[in-house]
Amino acid sequence: MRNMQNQKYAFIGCQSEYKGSRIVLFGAPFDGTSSYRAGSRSAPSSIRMESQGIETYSPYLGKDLAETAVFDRGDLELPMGNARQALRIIRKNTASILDDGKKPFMIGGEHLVTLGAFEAAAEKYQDLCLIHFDAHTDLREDYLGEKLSHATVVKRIWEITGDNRIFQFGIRSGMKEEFEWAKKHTCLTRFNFGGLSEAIQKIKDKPVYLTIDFDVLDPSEMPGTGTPEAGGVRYKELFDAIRAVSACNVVACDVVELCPPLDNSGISVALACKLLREILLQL
Ligand SMILES: [Mn+2]
Repeated sequence: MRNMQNQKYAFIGCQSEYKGSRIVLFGAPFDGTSSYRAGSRSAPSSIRMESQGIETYSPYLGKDLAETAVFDRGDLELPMGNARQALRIIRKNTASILDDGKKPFMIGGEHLVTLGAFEAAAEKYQDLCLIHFDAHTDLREDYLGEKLSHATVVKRIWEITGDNRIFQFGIRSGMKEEFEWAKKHTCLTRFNFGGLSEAIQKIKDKPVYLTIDFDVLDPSEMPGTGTPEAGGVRYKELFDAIRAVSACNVVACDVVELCPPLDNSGISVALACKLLREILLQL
């Protein structure tokens, strides 16, 4: 693992030492299976750098990131051509953070990285549930013959959790078969966050892994993502949904699929920085 001292920036306001921290931020800069437009590997470093342009204080929450115990551990070094090995490294790193009694917060990377972190969390927490915000089902059995892919990640997670422990929201793209399959095996809400409060009631105090694919947002607000999908939610809706989920026992979290090379105006990275602050303040 790279040491933060070798990196120019930590995420703004994350000045805590590892020992005293409650949340540990780390980057998983992997986009080795991205099918359409790659580039999410540069998301962690772009987010850190651009975070210098936002305030540490959230007027929405009345809290300041500089007063919370978040440590930015830097980026994992991941072999781009080897998804299995990349997942092993992510899993090991996540497990070590959990073992130290802290919450891991991962910045992807493509969505496949979630699998490694989820595996580590599922090992520690029985009954772990997944709350999944995304434009895409990610429920393919394989993608072009590849079982480990950003398009299969939630299916692989279901193989760990089984039925009724995966809650998907904002979904508006996938094969007919995936939507049919989801009716029996996951709780899938199309297009928006309808039914989120019912899901939260159902989950009760079970441990939750929250994964947010930035493409759940409408491309008008989040153009910088590998597979943009029109008809998405607004920033405010996503913020409110995260606020609702923060009432759950969230034990680990990630944000994935920001693709800075496609973010011509810089608006997507700026949005990601702000959203990251708001999530960190609520975990
Ligand atoms: Mn997606």
